[in-house]
Amino acid sequence: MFKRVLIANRGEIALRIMRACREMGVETVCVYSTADKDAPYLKLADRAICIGPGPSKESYLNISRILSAAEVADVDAIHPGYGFLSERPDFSQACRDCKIEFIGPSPEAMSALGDKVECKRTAKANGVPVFPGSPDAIEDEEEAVRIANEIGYPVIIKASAGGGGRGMKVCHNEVSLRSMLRVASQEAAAAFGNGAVFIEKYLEKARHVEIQMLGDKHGNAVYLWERDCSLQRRHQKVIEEAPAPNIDRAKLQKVAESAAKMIKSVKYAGAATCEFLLDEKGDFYMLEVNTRVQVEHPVTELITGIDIVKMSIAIAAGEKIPYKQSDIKINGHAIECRICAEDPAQGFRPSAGKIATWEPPGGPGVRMDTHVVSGYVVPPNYDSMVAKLIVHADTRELALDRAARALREFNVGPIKTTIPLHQRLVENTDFRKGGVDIHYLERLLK
Ligand code: MV4
Repeated sequence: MFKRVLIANRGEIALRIMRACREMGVETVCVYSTADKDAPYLKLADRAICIGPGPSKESYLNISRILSAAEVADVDAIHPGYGFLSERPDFSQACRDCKIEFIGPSPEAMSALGDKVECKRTAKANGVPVFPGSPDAIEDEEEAVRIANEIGYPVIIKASAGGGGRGMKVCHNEVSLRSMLRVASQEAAAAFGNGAVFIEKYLEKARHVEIQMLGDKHGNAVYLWERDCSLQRRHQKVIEEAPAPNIDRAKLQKVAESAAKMIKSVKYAGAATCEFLLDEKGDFYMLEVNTRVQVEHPVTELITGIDIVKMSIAIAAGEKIPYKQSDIKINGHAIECRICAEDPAQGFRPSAGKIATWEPPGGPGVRMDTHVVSGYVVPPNYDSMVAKLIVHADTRELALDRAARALREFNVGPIKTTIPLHQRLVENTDFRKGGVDIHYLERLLK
């Protein structure tokens, strides 16, 4: 096991990683920006090192500053958390060049799955279902038009280097496809430094279901079942749950087995998530693979009893996954509410500032993943999420009741949060039925 790990992140995930390290007897070094200098979780690290000012580019996204801190503190490994540098193959490579273990996949595995065109090809080769579309990046307009006529409109143009909904264009006819191809490619080149785009059939009504996986350095891979993340707004997930309600579990299992085979084929080591859209018939189509620990990992931890963050560290240290696939069973139901410092009554306007009142919920089946304490000041520089309230109960219905109870206990002020929205959602009859689609929340808010 590692002696010392550097945490290249902030907020709740920095604290989550620190807690895992502490329990594993691993020392922690946490880097921070001046905007986070008074953050209370820094006191829980064995060492905290300032790496620059508030803007992420000069701190949490700055590879040379993070590696300098890693050298100074003499760490064995770096955990990137989520966001920031977590999915950057150049960071994984830079760690390797410095002989520091990157807690996550190799640059090769990350690149193979991070490039959407290459990922789709690997998926297909392993029997993972994908949308019909262009097998390669689009080379010329006529080829795109020919493929679109074959698969039928609407089609969607996506950037091969994109992800999380950035750089996508939906086209309902040939005229729009022809004009949007140029726009999409130019935008992709500007945003990702890679203008490669591809097209595929666009699915109008879908659910978002993703499969959690772990791969190790010994060629093993397992799946930790699925999460349903359909409740989202502007590509930001709002509520996630596990297992997914009302799905064909036999179909899911077959897809999960192919997804595990896919990550094995690229010798993947670490936590990975394979994202799918589910159509109204319940058929799966892969979207992309996330090569990091995700925000919503706790719902999977609660239903499987497996600590995904500890596993990510143990895998990087060379340990074998200590579970056979048949050991990984689902117990009960878990729901996560992402609580953000935003005002849902004011168009989700950010509500940064001092949190004078912070009275978190507790009691049976309630887990709070947060770095916030009373008196914490939410800096304006970063993501607005201040807490994840995660509940676990025997059934989905009981988990929803428990979420409602916990949200009622949760008292925060004077900043505004999304707690009132969550209260409304856990009581919403459509959501309670299970299986709302990815556009449901935006329709509800209109
Ligand atoms: C799609 C799609 C419909 N059809 N691809 C958005 C995020 C990125 N990972 C892929 N996304 C989508 N890809 C096809 N062929 C609809 C979306 C999409 C979406 C997907 C998951 C969760 C929320 C979403 C919101 C809008 C669009």
